[in-house]
Amino acid sequence: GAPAAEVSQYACQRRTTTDNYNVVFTDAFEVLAECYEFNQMDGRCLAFRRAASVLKSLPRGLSSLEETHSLPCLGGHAKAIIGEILQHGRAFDVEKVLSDERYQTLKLFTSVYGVGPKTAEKWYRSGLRSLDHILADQSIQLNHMQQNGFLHYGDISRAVSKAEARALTKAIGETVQAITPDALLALTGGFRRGKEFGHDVDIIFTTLELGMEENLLLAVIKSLEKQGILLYCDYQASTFDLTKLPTHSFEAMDHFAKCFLILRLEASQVEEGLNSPVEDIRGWRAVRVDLVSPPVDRYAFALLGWTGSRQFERDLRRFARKERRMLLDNHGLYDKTKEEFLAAGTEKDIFDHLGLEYMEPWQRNA
Ligand code: TTP
Ligand code: MN
Ligand code: MN
Ligand code: MN
Repeated sequence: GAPAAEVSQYACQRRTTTDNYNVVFTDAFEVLAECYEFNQMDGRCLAFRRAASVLKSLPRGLSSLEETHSLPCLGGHAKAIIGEILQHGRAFDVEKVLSDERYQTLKLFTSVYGVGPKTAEKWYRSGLRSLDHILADQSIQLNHMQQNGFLHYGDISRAVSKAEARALTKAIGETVQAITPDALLALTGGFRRGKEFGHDVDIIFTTLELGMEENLLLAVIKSLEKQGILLYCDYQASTFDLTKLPTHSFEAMDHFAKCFLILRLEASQVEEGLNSPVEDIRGWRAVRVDLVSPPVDRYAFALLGWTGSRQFERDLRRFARKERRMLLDNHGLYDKTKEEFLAAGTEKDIFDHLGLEYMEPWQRNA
């Protein structure tokens, strides 16, 4: 056939929809990436995340190892895994990780909201192997977030459907509207990228009046509490400093006012019903919701950052730095050559500044 177009090493130059024709390979890579993450081998972890991301962008499934020769970001180990899966339907290294007790236990522990790899590791080292063990252990002090993670474990470990996300967006939208009619609001995160299911609901909003955005978020939280639907709230005040240059590290959280919530969603709010027979009978379920409220002049940067995917964001920043001598993060874009910040009213403006073709949200599933 015709020679395939070259695939960019940058996820922000690959159009990646939710259709993944290489899920057998990317699932395998993600298991290995997670295992390396648990072992704090960040380089290898990122290498397998990048490899998975490249395969997600392909228009068809790989059918031979030769097809990988022209692809970027695939190292020897990744190619060996692909070869094994093509030949045997599975790969030895992946099977080994999946049956490993340490991996299984860390995976289980980190599935609790508020439990990161470090805490999981600590519990594993002290001999704990199940969630019941942890709850029964008198010597363990759970923080507020973890207590709520356990309390709502069944609900929040079940996927959130698009219909549930829409219902919550409507509820938050009405809450915002009741406080100020001058607001911008969007459902962001995975649902904005067209995913059918997610682990939480991410919503961004702001006031048209610059400087009032943090008050709006606080008023929204107060209203949710009054409505009786606020089950848990971790509020993070703004630490935003206008004069600071964009950060180099992607993993650092942004400085906008935000909150990590658990909200109560009534079955009656969702046209299709709740994404669970049991909870549908009970009449409600708990859902993880993230709200972020940036200043209006940073809305486009924050929207771009919160839309993800994480791999897409990582490569946008890497592309800006390596190819354009620019620094990008959720707050802004700085041109190191011109020594100035570049303003943007829309996501399109940011892609234009970077000299990148615009990618629609549903093409950012890298
Ligand atoms: P997530 O909600 O973690 O991921 P997701 O919506 O892509 O996938 P899922 O369906 O599993 O929920 O994060 C959404 C985006 O928000 C992600 O690209 C990272 C970004 N983000 C920030 O930029 N700053 C933050 O402080 C946080 C918490 C997230
Ligand atoms: Mn999300
Ligand atoms: Mn996630
Ligand atoms: Mn989120």
